Amino acid sequence: MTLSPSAQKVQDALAPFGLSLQVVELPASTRTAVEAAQAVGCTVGQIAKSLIFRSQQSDRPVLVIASGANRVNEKRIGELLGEPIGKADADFVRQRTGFVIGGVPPVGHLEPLATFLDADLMQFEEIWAAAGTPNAVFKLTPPELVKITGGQVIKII
Ligand code: 5CA
Repeated sequence: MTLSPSAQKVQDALAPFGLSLQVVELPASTRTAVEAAQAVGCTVGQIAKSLIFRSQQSDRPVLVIASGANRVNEKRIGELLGEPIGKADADFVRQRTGFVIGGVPPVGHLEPLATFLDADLMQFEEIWAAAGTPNAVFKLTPPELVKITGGQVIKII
């Protein structure tokens, strides 16, 4: 199956891990966690949403991968990071990660990102993450998410 360039970029970034993770592009929108859950037929909690924040001092993108229904406690992340974080706007996300909001994946960004993973994701057998476009996702296990991101598992809420 031919993937769009952004989805292929994610598929290529996954390849070195040798985990046989397969990016799929769906006819339905997977732009939000709710839409993604509907499109693949899982619970919203099983959607690993990749949220980009902006570190306030070093002006770097920070990746927080949260369980679909959770809201990130920015103060907690700031404390762990060692500097406050704030919201990132759409331009910052696109320019610094190479992906648009609604399709930001856990891997394949323009630069390595400080990454935090929601401990709530670890309870699931399988989870789904965005894969570069608002129609592309891939299925993985929580240990695979830890492996491909090298992220720190924390309580994010
Ligand atoms: N593909 C889906 C499921 S994996 C997805 O990417 N969902 S998401 O929740 O990770 O991405 C949407 C997120 O982008 C929202 O939760 C919100 O935090 C953020 N967002 C949406 N619109 C904006 C905006 N205008 N500016 C900054 N962030 C935004």
